[in-house]
Amino acid sequence: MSILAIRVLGDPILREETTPIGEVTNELRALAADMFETMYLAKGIGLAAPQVGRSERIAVVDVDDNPLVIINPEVVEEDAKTTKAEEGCLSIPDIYGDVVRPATVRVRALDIEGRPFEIEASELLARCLLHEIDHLHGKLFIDYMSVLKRRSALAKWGKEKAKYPGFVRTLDTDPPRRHAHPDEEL
Ligand code: K1U
Ligand code: ZN
Repeated sequence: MSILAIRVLGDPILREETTPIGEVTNELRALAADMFETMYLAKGIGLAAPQVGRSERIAVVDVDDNPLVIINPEVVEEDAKTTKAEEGCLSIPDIYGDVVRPATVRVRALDIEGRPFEIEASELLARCLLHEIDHLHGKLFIDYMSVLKRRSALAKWGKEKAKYPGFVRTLDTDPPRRHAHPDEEL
């Protein structure tokens, strides 16, 4: 398995529509495994293919220790009732904002074996599924922010983005180094 580089805001792939998947291949299964590994290292609860530079319609989600692969996901029902909560995005590090979304959703997708399934979700899982499905259609959570809040988020990002040359975020895989006392043998 491999840790993948995460594309950040400014990379055009984050604004592109993805391509529906026709057949679930072993290559796609390997991609899903790499996406989970990358998502866990980044301490995220979801990750969509465009965030790792891929254009296939696939995302991974893990809320409350329930890992899910969603292939060609579609929202088939959503609650008229909405909730507002703060969101972040692994592709826009250190930027947060409130987003209003349906309180519950029903999503239809294919699993990693290519079998259709439906999931009814509420709270954080509903929010995360909707956030990832948006990624698969080139939409980002900042698109839901008010003009003023979005302007201030983008101004902050204007400074942050210098940390990500080429719009690429590489995750640190090294364990933190322990500093020994000069007399101590390691
Ligand atoms: O797609 C992504 O960028 C991942 C993103 C998903 C997400 C976060 C918050 C609400 C909806 C969807 C993240 O995982 S960012 C990390 C984060 O904000 C978070 C982590 C653990 C619990 C709650 C939020
Ligand atoms: Zn995101």
